[in-house]
Amino acid sequence: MKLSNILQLILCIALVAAGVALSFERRADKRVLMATDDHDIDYPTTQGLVKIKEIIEKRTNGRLRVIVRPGAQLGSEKETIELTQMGIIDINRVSCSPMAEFAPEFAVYSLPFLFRTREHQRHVLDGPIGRRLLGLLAQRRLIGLAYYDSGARSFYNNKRPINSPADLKGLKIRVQKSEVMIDLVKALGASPDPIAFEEVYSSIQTGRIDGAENNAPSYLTTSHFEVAKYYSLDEHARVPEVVIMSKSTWDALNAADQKLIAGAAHDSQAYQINLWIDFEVKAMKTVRAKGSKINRPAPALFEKMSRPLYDKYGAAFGNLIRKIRNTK
Ligand code: GTR
Repeated sequence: MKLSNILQLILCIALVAAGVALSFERRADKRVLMATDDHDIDYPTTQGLVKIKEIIEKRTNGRLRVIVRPGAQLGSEKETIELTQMGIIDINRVSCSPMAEFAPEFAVYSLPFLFRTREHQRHVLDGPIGRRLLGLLAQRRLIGLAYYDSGARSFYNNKRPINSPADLKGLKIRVQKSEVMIDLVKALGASPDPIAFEEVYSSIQTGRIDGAENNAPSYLTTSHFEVAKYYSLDEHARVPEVVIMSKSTWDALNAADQKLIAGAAHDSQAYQINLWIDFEVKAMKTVRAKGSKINRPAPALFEKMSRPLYDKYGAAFGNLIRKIRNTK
């Protein structure tokens, strides 16, 4: 058996064991909801979940409780989405990129240079388009609760600053498990490698990849800046985060509790966005102080070279893309 197969097998066994352990925990106390995030506890998205927990526990006087498991303890994003569909995880915060494998329309959110600004993105997510896409998740045994902010993603690597797409040529760049991200990195001339977030640091160390792409808070908190010091702010995509819930858990709750949980998630959103905006500034300052070489390439060429993605994804989602672009 190949090493990667053995590792996959071990991971499967670990996940089933985690699932069994979690369901025991819930069987012992039916009122405990399991929430998870792949970032550490003090990261803004995980703090968003902590806020949801606080609100739910306060508004029910402790009748409902929430346990927040941070740091990808329950698996990588794709696995945790599957565990959420199965009802083993109740509440989960993930990036919209891997969600496209579960609900195809979510691919649109990862398209390059789609959102003009944070405000444009907020108007889309908080308006009819964002609500409609959350609603589509019900067909996938998930309930979409809220969107969180994740800023803009940019390239980092350990070879050279990226001033134009020509500098990406020949670089191996880790991407999320997302077809759009794979297509984007190819269109810009680099080689994409869709490995798990948790494996990026060691994969840069061992030379499997030269770098990755992410927002400044992730670049800092994962310590990727230690092994990839060139951070080039092309800001190619603004991929939102989404808070989802297991539909089986949701269906087992009465209407009043459903409303309460939806309200808690809604109220946690403004809190997360404020934390995010502060942390983004702090993260940039910190990585700069720790020696990252930061440059800001002109986006025009990146945008031009990534246009073929709009031909490909426009075929299925042209209408949706047009509506997003037309949103003020
Ligand atoms: C981060 C996101 C994570 C994960 C990660 C990645 O911005 O918050 O949940 O999706 O990117 O690149 O895998």
